[in-house]
Amino acid sequence: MNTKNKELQTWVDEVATLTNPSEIYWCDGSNQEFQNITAQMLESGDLLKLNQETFPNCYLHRSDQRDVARVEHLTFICTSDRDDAGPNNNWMEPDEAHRKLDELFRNCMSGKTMYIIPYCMGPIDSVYSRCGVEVTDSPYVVANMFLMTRMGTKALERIEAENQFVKGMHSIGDLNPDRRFIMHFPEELTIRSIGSGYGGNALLGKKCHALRIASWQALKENWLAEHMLIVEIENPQQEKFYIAAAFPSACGKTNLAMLIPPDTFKGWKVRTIGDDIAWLHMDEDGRFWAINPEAGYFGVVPGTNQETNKNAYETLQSNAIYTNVGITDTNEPWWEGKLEGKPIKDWKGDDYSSTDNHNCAHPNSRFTVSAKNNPGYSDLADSPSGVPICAIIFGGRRSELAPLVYEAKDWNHGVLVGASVGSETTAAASGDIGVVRRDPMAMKPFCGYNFADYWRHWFAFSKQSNNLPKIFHVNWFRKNDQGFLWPGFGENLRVLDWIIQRCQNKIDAKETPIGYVPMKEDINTSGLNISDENLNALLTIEPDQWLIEMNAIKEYFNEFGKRLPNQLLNEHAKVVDSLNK
Ligand code: GTP
Ligand code: SPV
Ligand code: MN
Repeated sequence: MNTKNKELQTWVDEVATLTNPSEIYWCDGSNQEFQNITAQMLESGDLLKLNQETFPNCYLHRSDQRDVARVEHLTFICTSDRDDAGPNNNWMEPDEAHRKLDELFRNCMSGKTMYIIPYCMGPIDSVYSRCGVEVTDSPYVVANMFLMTRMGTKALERIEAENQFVKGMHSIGDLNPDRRFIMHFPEELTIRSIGSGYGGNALLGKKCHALRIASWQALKENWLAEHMLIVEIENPQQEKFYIAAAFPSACGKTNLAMLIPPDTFKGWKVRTIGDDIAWLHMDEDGRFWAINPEAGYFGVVPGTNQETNKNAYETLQSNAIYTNVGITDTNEPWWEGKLEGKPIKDWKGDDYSSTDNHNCAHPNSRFTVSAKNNPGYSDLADSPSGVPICAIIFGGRRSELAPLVYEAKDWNHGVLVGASVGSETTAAASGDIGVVRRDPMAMKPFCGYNFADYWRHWFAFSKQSNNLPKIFHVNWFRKNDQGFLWPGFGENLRVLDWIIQRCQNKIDAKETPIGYVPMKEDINTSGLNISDENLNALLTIEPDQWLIEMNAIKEYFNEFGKRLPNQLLNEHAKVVDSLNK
């Protein structure tokens, strides 16, 4: 017996019988264990040492070349009723899914070690945290889970005390995309993933548990599990504001959570609570409190440098695992956007020269680090009660149409704004890049149930509270033929400043059919080199274009049929009426 918990022991025994490993190893989460796993991966070639003088304790992992991103077409929600999964998910009948997976998992670990990873999503002592156990045959997954979650003995103790945990079964299988599935059984609190060792497909605590399974639990238990960063903004008056923001994958969450204030913003401080996932619970006063269930970051590498984001850049100078970046002549990691170094090998390990016209790092190359590596880390990330949220921001990557920022008229209108998010696809998921798709609340790949029920759930909060956060929408990615109209990164604080002043009811705004837009003079542009023409373009609403957009949104909503909450159609109709006037 390795645990006092009978359910856990029985389940582990069953998985072992099915997968037939040569060894079973229970992770304790100690530093020594992490060192052992790293040493073993260095020996097997799973990890390569980077320059230890300039990048101490940094390693490079090259994934299988067919396994470089999340795979949404192979990700399933297996509920007994198909409609519970909804048109936003792939669905398979649970028994059929289990039969299929049993065949794939049978003997898949023979000759390998099976690692048991007990983990806790959220601070160990928080009532909002939830535990899980991931069983995996990948030491890379163990090392990543060590950096990104609270895992090992403490988590196991909590599981034994609570007697509830999410069961996650993972194997890299043969890495053949034809035999790859990421399946979720929300009714059984179970995840089964095979055939991928990459990111959200394999680190089951992250998207599979903390979003897909947790969103289902949140629906049943009246809270929210969201694809949101959580950031603390302190102004020169030392007032602190906590903001949660949902942007689709590779659309700027990590960067906003680690923002460096521009020089002209003296006395402002920004600290990170979370960079990818937020769990929000309402207190008796109707305020939302957010915790970050994670303890580390799995961040996009390309584009990161001293100028775009000094904190992010410093975060990955030590104790980091790099996945799928290139290397330089001095054995340092290299990626597109890095300001120094001479790359000589690409992410595949092939020779590379800067005159080559393919990417050196994979566009979805990632770094894995503990959140404590971040110079802007906030201790409140460990607070069991979380932080009180004053504003929720939605956003997407839109080269056209969406203004820099606007504010929803009230909560219910804000639900429409979130549900209407459209964004250009990125390399974070396999498939086309740069095509606009609907990504409601940035949750399209991550909501573990029917979006129609999800939006109803969001609406329901307006009846429960008079203290809800204000809702905003931002877009850092508007373009003209010369590139981005807005400088982004640290300069985004200028927009957060406006948002905070709106939350304090300090300033007016211009009412438009889609929401409140800033008066130009209320965006602080001191020290910023932006033309009047660009700023105007960023703050202008084109009713004709918006009518086309609202039409596309309506068509998308119609896919949800009778289950769609009427409230959503009402909010939509209000905006269309106003645009037509
Ligand atoms: P996931 O981890 O996939 O959920 O991504 P994310 O939302 O955390 O995105 P991240 O902050 O890692 O940014 C993704 C890419 O967008 C990186 O290449 C960044 O350099 C770039 N980026 C982030 N913020 C901005 C911005 O304000 N303006 C511009 N132009 N690019 C940005
Ligand atoms: C995302 O795609 O939103 C990520 C990376 O945060 S992954 O963990 O691969 O899902
Ligand atoms: Mn993400």
